[in-house]
Amino acid sequence: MGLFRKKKKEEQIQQEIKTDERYEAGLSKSRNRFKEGLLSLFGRGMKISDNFMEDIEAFLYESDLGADVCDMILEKIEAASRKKDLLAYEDIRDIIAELFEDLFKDDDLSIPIDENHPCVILVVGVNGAGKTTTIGKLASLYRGEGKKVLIVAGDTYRAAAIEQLDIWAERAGVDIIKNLEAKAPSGIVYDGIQAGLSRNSDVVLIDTAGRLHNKVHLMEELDKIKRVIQKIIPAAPHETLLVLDGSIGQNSVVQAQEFTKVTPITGLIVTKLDGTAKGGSMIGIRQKLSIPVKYIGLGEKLEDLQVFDPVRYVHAMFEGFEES
Ligand SMILES: Nc1nc2c(ncn2[C@@H]2O[C@H](COP(=O)(O)OP(=O)(O)OP(=O)(O)O)[C@@H](O)[C@H]2O)c(=O)[nH]1
Ligand SMILES: [Mg+2]
Repeated sequence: MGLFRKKKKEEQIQQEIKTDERYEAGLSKSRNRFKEGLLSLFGRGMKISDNFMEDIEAFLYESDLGADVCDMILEKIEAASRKKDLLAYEDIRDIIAELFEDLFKDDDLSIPIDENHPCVILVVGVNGAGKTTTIGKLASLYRGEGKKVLIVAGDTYRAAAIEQLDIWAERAGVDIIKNLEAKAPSGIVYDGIQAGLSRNSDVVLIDTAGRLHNKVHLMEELDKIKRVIQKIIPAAPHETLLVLDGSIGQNSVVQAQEFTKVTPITGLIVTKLDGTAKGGSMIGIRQKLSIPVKYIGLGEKLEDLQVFDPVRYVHAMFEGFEES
């Protein structure tokens, strides 16, 4: 191999290691609870008894995986215990890990950036879920991939929201379309899409105001934003990403269901997984909604958004990368 390719390969390996480290550090709280919780059940002997099954059921429920996923795991453990008398921690861990990976394995995580010019990505969610921060991180990610990115300040309810997005645009080194005088999002969204076309952008990221899923007029406004976009590009938005706060666990399911009533959601972004021990709740959310998790937020910095990787996720939840 030539020197150049060797160097490239080395860079790639370093990048992979960095990603492993981010997953590991970002999910450490969840891992501590999940792994320690599971291990502690084995202190009292490993025989699968009624008591043990009850303990494990309690552990799974407390992990906020959602009832369906808990039942799936319990069934698998029962089936395994019929074949083998003594199940060890590793057996249970493998059963759970395998099921988690299975749930995610057929998800289409692609974002159709190369197929659309520009690819319009609408970002929605309830108040404080992490939309604006995530847009900044996404902008940086796509720019790093050599894409020309434009951000649109579609949250016109607070001047502070526009200023916050402006700071993220600067950090990410991308352009922003904003209007501090705007009273409603439709005008600025229209301008943003036009600018995306005239500036030859690869990606247009649209920030929106946080909206509680039970506020009807705000949900209708979302529909209006979509129609404005479609006036210019009928096939857009090409992605509508719903940002969910990972620390609220299964409650996200209701939020997501309400959003899907107004607009099809093509992907989920689960944020704040670094600050919570409820990292496992993503599994239940994914299972209940059948919408792929495309990215996860593992911190507040620009580089703390990761493309969701089921294998890395499961590994980071159970083991941590150093030990393997
Ligand atoms: N620890 C951590 N904090 C995050 C993450 N993503 C967002 N936050 C924080 O969550 C808070 C809310 O983030 P915003 O991006 O302002 O949320 P938003 O959805 O735009 O909020 P509204 O526009 O008010 O609806 C901020 O303090 C962010 O720094 C994450 O992945 N990890
Ligand atoms: Mg915001």
